[in-house]
Amino acid sequence: MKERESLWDHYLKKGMSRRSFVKGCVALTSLMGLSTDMVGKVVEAAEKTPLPVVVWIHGHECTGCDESFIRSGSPLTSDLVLNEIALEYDHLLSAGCGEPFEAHLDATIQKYYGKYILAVEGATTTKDGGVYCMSGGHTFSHLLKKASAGACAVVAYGSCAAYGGIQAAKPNPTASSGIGSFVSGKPVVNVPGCPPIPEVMTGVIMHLALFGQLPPLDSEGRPKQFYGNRIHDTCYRRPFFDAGMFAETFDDKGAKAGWCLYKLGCRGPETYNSCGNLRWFQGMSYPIQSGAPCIGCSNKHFWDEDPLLERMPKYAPVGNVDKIGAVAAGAMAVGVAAHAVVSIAQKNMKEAKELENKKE
Ligand code: FSX
Ligand code: SF4
Ligand code: F3S
Repeated sequence: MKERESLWDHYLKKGMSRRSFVKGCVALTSLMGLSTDMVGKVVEAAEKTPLPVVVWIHGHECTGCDESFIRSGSPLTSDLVLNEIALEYDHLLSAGCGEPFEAHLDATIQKYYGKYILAVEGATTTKDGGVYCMSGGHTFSHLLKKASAGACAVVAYGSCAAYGGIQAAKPNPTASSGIGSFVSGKPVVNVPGCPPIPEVMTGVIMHLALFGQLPPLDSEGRPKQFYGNRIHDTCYRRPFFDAGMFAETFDDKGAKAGWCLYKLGCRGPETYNSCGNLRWFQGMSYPIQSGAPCIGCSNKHFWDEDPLLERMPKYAPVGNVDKIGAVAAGAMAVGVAAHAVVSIAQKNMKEAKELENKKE
């Protein structure tokens, strides 16, 4: 097999300067969630390491993950991944179809056996032999087993591939699940989110491509650098949470003033993702910034949970804040809920005092 070109080879071929290559590597370092003292290592890897072949398959899902990925405003995503990494097969993005397309997949698997990265979007389904999700005349589970057998690593993009997603929501009529149990003997990285942040998707694949190994993962198989913080930890509305100032409906004065969305069902306190730091589409915005509570789209089983009904004062009294904390998300949420209760109490006391002062 002819060795594939490195990123530096590509820069040279395009007549781009060493300076722009190093600048690209600095951007890549931050995209991979690495500290700046890793820039040297990234430059070294980008000079020598051949860019990888990627096979990208889609199971039971909405294609939102790919859609998110290609809508990244970052030139790094579009340029590096779509043009320079060999995306040999992609159900959504490839122009090919039919038998030649399937033959190309087999040829790619054979040619790059043990060397390509398999990216998977979507859940698998097993009900009735798996007929509810077919690809190229075979079940998706069959394709997944075949394609993962020859991969060097598997990236599960989106909450569907990682956990089953909406297909696996109750009553799960197609017996859908995440892909983990269909992949044997290969490392799997979970990149949940419905969809995941495009820069996170790129960062993970570039880490694998340049360093030839998985980024450090947490106990759920997620890259720590992107899933190490809760949305709540980096939320710019956090001061309102701490002050007990909550929007109670989507159009009240609190909502208009940008107060905390906890009582509108925000799951930021129990959701691990990078939305608060990276935001979406080159830092343009994210759900909370556009006035929508975080629905915990990167959590397992988030489709089956309804924080809006649990927390919204319209459906439950204000005391619900600590009630859900106790039942919903274990000790961590209890702490958060208790914090919210204290904040509400402090705010009520402050308001009562102000009222008293006015009366005097
Ligand atoms: Fe699932 Fe992705 Fe949600 Fe959709 O591919 S994570 S339904 S955004 O598309 O798999
Ligand atoms: Fe932000 Fe939601 Fe936490 Fe409020 S509850 S501070 S809106 S993450
Ligand atoms: Fe999803 Fe919450 Fe981010 S809904 S996109 S994890 S803010």
